[in-house]
Amino acid sequence: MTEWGRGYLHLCTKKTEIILKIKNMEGNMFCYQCQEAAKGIGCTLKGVCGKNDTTARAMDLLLFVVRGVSIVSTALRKQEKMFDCKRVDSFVTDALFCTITNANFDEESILRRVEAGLQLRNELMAQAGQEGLALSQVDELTWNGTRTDYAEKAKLVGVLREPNEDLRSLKELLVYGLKGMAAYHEHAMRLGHSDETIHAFMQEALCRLAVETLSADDLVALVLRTGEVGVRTMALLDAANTGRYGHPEMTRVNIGVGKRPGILISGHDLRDLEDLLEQTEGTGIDVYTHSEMLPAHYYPAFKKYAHFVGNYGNAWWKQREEFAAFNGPIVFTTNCIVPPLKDASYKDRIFTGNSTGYPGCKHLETDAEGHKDFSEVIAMARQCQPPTELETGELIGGFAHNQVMQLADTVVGAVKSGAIRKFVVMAGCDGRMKSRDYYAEFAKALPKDTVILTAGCAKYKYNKLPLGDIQGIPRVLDAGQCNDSYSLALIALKLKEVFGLNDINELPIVYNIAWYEQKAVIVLLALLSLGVKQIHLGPTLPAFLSPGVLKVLVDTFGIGGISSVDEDLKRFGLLG
Ligand code: SF4
Ligand code: SF3
Repeated sequence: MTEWGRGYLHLCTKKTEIILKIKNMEGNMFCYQCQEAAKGIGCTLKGVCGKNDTTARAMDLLLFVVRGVSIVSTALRKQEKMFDCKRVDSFVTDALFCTITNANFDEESILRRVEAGLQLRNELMAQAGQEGLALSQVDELTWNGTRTDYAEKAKLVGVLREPNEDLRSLKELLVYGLKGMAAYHEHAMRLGHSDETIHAFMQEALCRLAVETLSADDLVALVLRTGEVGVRTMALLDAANTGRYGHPEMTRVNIGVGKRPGILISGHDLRDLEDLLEQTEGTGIDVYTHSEMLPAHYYPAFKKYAHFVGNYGNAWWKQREEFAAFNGPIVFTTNCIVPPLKDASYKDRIFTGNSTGYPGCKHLETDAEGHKDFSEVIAMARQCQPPTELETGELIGGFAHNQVMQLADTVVGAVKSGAIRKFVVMAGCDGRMKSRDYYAEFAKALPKDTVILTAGCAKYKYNKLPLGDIQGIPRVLDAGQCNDSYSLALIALKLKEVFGLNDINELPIVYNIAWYEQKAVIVLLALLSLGVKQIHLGPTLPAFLSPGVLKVLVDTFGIGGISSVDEDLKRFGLLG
């Protein structure tokens, strides 16, 4: 960076810090966890995502309570004391997950979690007391308010409680990584795969944030460790998904509609889809996926359902138009929810589940065996018109690690012959910002001897473009959901082995990743822990990265932003 650049950045930072201090004094909300953070600084009056200020503060309080629970559970674990760790693990995982961007807008459900968390913490503290354990005298353990005290307390425990901007940046980077990890772990847990070492790590990290005075170096180490545990979490989820539903395989997915009424299912939770498909079989109702549920079509286990018709629409942010046109009920299994407009025709057709919530929408409970009863959804679908056709045709996907390994000879041959010159990893998230058109333009401008490797909803920017194939290999290889970025890492490691390279960064792979919410943070940390360097993040760099922390990421890992399509093609060595 030039001298001038450094000086300018310093001024900007100072200005930002002053704004933050004022906002803090005014008792405003403050959230900067996603790519849409207002003005690239943070949301202070209401979230750009639609989150209310009071809901944002309720989430801050919930995270405060989660830290309290984690302090006691960590102390009990360290002393090898028996406690109800299943209850603690579920509470912490769900609480973190429900604070992810666009997961839960239902303030009442957040407040109920605060109450449940305080009760859990107090029970654990009582147990720790009986066991003779000495606990730190931190606010997270000593505060005991009731509903009437929540709003005032929440103002004191948010992101800005840490006055030092670099430490704040690192602490939040860590917490966002943990949120993403919680989301992926929760999906695996729903399929019976729960890893106690992952729970213990998450709770210990949250405990340390509350009780220790961590230096920047301590925090960097903890963030890097989060990436390592993130890899383990994604591997666990991969095993859970493939163990139950088989390995994703190359699949053509219909994007048109049938003539019968349908139910649209969105989010990332395959267990809910399994229940829904079973319960709708033979009812005359069809099932369609939306956004991140598209990759479910790639799994062998779901192919047996003739009424699993196809994918409807695009990424999450197009919900308002697409849900209105769908005509039938919509089930959210996880994020991303776009708040419906007041007069939205589909508002009464929305159902939420798991960690998601929206005020006024019916929440589907999960029973002790992990099942949901979709009869109300099915009954509603019977009264609805079939979906309005948005488009016709097919999408191709299913290129997760197992399928790509089966094609390894063809892929390696194409690389050796020069037919494939480079792979471009364009995984991550999609979003509504106009600047994200960059990714469609970038995909269009890529030379014909390049292949895009993708996962996550970022794919919707280019998965319907006629990009063709190279010797039968589609130029967009979709591995699946954002968690299936793990597959992309496995593919890279396999290629490294096949080509006999010492370093994953010697592969002809460029990383141009689009991020939006906190699952992308754990994916990023996981890739860093696997040694991947030179990752480009866009459309903007995270607001929560202070200049100091960004510098560490740039110096250590070569992280960078994006500029224009032409510049980046040159910069990434992608021009002919
Ligand atoms: Fe703003 Fe994103 Fe936070 Fe929503 S999640 S309040 S858009 S920073
Ligand atoms: Fe998309 Fe929300 Fe991130 Fe799972 S659904 S990738 S944004």
